[in-house]
Amino acid sequence: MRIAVLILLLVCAVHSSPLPGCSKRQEWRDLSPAQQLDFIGAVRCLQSSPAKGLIQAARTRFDDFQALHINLTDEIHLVGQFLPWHRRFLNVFEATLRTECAFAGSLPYWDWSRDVDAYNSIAKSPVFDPVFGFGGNGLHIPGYAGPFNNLTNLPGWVSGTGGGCITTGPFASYNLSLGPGTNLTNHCLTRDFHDDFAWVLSSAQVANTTKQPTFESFRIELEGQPVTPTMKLHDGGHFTVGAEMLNTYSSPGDPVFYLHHGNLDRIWWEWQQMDLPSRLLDVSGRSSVGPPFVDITLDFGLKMLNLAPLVQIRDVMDPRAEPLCYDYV
Ligand SMILES: *[C@@H]1O[C@H](CO)[C@@H](O)[C@H](O)[C@H]1NC(C)=O
Ligand SMILES: *[C@@H]1O[C@H](CO)[C@@H](O)[C@H](O)[C@H]1NC(C)=O
Ligand SMILES: *[C@@H]1O[C@H](CO)[C@@H](O)[C@H](O)[C@H]1NC(C)=O
Ligand SMILES: *[C@@H]1O[C@H](CO)[C@@H](O)[C@H](O)[C@H]1NC(C)=O
Ligand SMILES: *[C@@H]1O[C@H](CO)[C@@H](O)[C@H](O)[C@H]1NC(C)=O
Ligand SMILES: [Cu+2]
Repeated sequence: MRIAVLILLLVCAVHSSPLPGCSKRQEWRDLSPAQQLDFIGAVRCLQSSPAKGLIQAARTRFDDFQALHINLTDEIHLVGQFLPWHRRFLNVFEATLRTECAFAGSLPYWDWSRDVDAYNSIAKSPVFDPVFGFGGNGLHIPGYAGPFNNLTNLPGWVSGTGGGCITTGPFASYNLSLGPGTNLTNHCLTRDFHDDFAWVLSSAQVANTTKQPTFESFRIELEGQPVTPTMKLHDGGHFTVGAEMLNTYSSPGDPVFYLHHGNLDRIWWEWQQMDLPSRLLDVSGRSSVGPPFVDITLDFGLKMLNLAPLVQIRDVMDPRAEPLCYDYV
């Protein structure tokens, strides 16, 4: 008995194993077809459940999450809390799929490097399969002018191969009620594939990100423009999918957002695991883009407004511990 307690204490002390029953997040193509359909079905369940009212224009429970992201966009990008906030956001999304849509699986992620290393294309990814995926590109709109946001104001942006409504897959019939940007319009989900940016998502780029010695250089190398002069992993995923996904505010309107950010979160956790336990404590960066800013600490609060209780950054530093309770496989 005493030995059992001792072992338990040891296990807890080194944080070496996830809690029993914790979520095991897998890459999309490693799921069975039945698991893929379960996830799609759960997202569609959120899309057909009524909003609980964060922004009045939110029609469904799925829109509530997009509404939260739109509302907080200016506070959660290009700042120290970027990765912790999105880690918590995904955790609340995953928990809601489970509690409100009887989802028994785990939030999947999209390791785009597997597509890019193999065929230098995201368009051919199983993630965009019309049946066992999220559907494909948007209709091609010649001269598509972009999703009206800060990123397409960057020099060098050109339209891709789509720009219009997606026409295949389980989300082609779902109209969003929020976005693009902070506009509130009834519109289809759009994509604008850019395989010319796919190279940004290669495993060589991932390696360049995880070799960064501090959280400060890691988060900047991962997040990308406009702080870095060229695209990096975070904005690379948003740019290659394009359209709604490229809108800094309304990108969670594309369900693939959750798989892209899942991969970024996995890469952060990979980086943390290269130096445990010290990287369970390493956070830095300013709290806001403009003044007055402070340097964030583990005490910084991660607002989910009325979607979930406020937790602090310290609560999301170890994915294996509550309130997160997940690991990547
Ligand atoms: C965010 O939501 C709060 C509360 O509903 C509201 O007062 C505020 O105007 C919203 N901000 C944005 C940028 O949408
Ligand atoms: C987008 O641009 C507006 C106006 O220039 C600025 O207030 C806002 O902070 C920017 N948002 C992001 C996420 O960069
Ligand atoms: C709203 O949509 C219009 C085009 O219909 C666009 O010009 C404007 O930039 C959009 N505003 C935001 C905040 O996205
Ligand atoms: C969905 O939005 C598109 C515009 O993006 C519009 O043409 C279509 O009529 C809308 N469908 C519904 C059912 O509202
Ligand atoms: C690799 O990371 C460094 C920062 O340490 C950055 O300056 C450089 O641009 C990166 N290289 C590539 C190819 O992204
Ligand atoms: Cu975001």
